Amino acid sequence: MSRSLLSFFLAVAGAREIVFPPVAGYTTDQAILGGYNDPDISQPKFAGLMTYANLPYVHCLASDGDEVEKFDIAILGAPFDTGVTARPGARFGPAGIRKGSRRIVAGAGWSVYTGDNIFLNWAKIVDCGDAPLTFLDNTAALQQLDKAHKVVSSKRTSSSDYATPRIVTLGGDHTTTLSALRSTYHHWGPVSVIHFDSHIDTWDPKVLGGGISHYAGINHGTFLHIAHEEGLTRNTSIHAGIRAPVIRPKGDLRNDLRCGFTMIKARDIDRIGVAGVIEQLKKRVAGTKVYISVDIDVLDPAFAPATGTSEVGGWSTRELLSILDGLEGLEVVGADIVEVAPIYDNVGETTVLAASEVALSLIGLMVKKPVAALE
Ligand SMILES: [Mn+2]
Repeated sequence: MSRSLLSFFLAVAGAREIVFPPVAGYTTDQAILGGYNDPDISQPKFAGLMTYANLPYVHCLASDGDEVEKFDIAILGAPFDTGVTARPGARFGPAGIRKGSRRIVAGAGWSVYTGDNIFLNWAKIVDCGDAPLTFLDNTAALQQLDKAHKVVSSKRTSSSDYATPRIVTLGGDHTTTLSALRSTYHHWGPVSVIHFDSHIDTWDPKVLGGGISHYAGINHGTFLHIAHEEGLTRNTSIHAGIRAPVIRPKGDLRNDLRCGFTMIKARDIDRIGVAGVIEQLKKRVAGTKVYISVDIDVLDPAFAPATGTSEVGGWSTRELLSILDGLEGLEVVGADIVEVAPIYDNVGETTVLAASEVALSLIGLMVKKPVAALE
């Protein structure tokens, strides 16, 4: 090939543009924003690195003194599952929930129920990625998680009235909630816990864990007992969706009351309905700062098969989302969605889709009610 012919082909290749000819008699509203000459690449749906709901990633775990972007609400992953009593796998929960949220994007986030878009409101919402947690030593892992909460929550928002950012944790097994409650205690004092779960999770470490060691006693069924012992929670807490059996005939429920909890059982919804559940939850925690913890096993295994300790006879995804959204107005200072173990999910990604919507509702409650820090 002669040199001039080669340069001719290169020139043609460089100049080539893909042109879509108009189709006669047909127009579409699905315009490419900005048109072909200036295409919009600002909204990465299904593209780029995976963050929750395609939110911007911020290195919130940067050491003190390092300048990071300001934020009001942070997603923080807690990939930890060595505190479970049944099936492990929740260490992959944060990645699974993010995968379930790929379709959620700020630019198309208008709720058909409320008309609101929580992403395009006052709050800057970011994904901080995951806290690095060792998988060989639970004590060390929880110390790492304590520190991660401390570092993220000590960053400043851009608002002087609401200066402390709030965190939505993606679990991780339920043990991870303990670190989050230590963090909310530091900033807001003792909180009422609204605990969505099929299990009570207030077991005495001597009962669940068998008193083998101090180490064994800190697990996903005892963290609420420990939180109570540490004074992190108020005696105005409440469980929702409980149905799993207890270990001792009377002792576990007596201890549960002592830890400050009353309960709405799973089957109560058949009697009082979604509105009744919302009313009882709001009444119980009225006038206090609230932490909402959602164990995905509150849902029936039909709606959330991918979890460690499945219990049949649970609530539907629609019921849970309606109840969560119904809690609007509460002062939610922290929240989590835990016990998502994607390895047990089905090809339709039923569980991670549900979990990502739960996280969305939790963020929504925070957006709708800013909370001032106690200074
Ligand atoms: Mn639980």
